[in-house]
This record gives sequence, C-alpha cells and structure tokens, in this order.
Amino acid sequence: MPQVEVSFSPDLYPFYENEEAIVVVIDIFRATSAMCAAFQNGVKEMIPVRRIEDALDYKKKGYVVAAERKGEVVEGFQLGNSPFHYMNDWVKDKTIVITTTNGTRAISMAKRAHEVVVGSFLNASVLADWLCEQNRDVVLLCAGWRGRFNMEDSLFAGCMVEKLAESGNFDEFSDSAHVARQMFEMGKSDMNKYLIDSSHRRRLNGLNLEEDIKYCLQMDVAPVLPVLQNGRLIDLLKEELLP
Ligand code: 3SL
Repeated sequence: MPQVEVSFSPDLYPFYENEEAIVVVIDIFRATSAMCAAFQNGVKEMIPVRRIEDALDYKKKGYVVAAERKGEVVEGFQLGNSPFHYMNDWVKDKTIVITTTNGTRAISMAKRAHEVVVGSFLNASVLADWLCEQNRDVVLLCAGWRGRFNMEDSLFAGCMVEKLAESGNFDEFSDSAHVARQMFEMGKSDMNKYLIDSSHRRRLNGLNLEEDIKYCLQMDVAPVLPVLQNGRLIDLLKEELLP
C-alpha cells in the first residue's frame, strides 16, 4: 500500500522527492486557496510562474496576470493572491498567469512528480477522495515562508493525513505525517484560534487581510481539483465532466 510523507518546507523537498508520487502543494495563506477559489469561480486554467520577469513576459503577450510579493499585488499587475480577487464574473473561462512568493515556487519544484495537485481546506474532501483512488505514494509539500516552516500549511498537511489514514488506503505514515496529524488533532476544533499567533497570519493582518484568512480556513467550500498538466493548472473535476 502507498505511503504518505510531509515536506514541511520546499527546502526539505529534495529529501522527499519521488517521481512516482503525487505531490500536493499547500499554501493555505493564500496561494493555493486563491487558486481553488479561482477554479470554483470558473477560471479555465492557471499558469504558475516563478519569477516576476516571466509574469511580465506573459503580460506583454496580453495574458491576464496575477503577481504577489510580500502579500501585496505587484505594481503594474491586475490581480494578486486574494481569493476575493477571483470572485467575479469576468474571470470565468479566462487563462490566468500567476506568480506568488512561495506557492508558485513550490509548484515549480514539484513539477517532475508523477502528478502535482493543489490543496487547501477549500477543496480538502474532494482532494482526499481523489488521492485515495490513485493508489500512489503522496508527498504533502508545504510552501512555508521563504524556505521556513509555517503553521497553517502544516496544519492542512495534518488534515490530509487524517483523511488518508481514515480511508484505510494508505499504510505507511512517516514521522513527518504523524507530527502533522498531531497538529491537526490539536487545532481542528478551532483552526482560527490555533493559528492566532502564526507569523504569516500576523503579516497578513498587518495588511488588513483578516477576511482572506477567515475564507481560507473554511472546509470544502470550493470542491475543485487543480492539477498541473503541461505547465498549466486545470480543474480535473471539470475536465472529467466534459463530454
Ligand atoms: O507565499 C505565497 O505564495 C503567498 O501565498 C503569500 S501571501 O499570502 O500572498 O502573502
């Protein structure tokens, strides 16, 4: 039976890299939550890029481009990293290029894996159900903050470990998975309270983004499955429904 590991930071990822595994990229505040919100609101595909320069090249070609650094929209770009930026009709059926501080870096690091999928509390159950059907090793990759551990991504990793363990489809859980699950056990009854002192939360609060935080901590409000195919994220659930 397949195994589950947690990479608590992208800088640890080389130790967990496994080309046969599915990698779940996690950036709860806010990149992967914003991506799920975008697909839930009808975005057709998203092209994650690592550098602002790459984003600028796409912008020159006429693409809609989202760019975030230090929690703020980068000057000269239309969109940033707030889930609320994607909650309007004009994003429907659009291709959106996106670069963020940590989230798109983690996606880019994982691209050699068998499959790369975006995870957040917003799509937790759909994601867990899909992972259970795949019968493959899973690496939960926390985007963290500039290479460092963060609480919110690790908490979500624990949520996934709990769901996968309860399914009975996975039998090997590494130490990293056990620790993440213990965090989720401690925090799940009130995640908002558990994360009250987390560093990125304080950073976002300083930018008056408390509403973003509350939104990102909701369970299953965006049941989508953003999967990386040929450098583009598409919603696999929507694709499967197409005739
Ligand atoms: O690091 C990232 O990719 C972002 O999610 C950071 S922020 O929430 O936009 O500050």
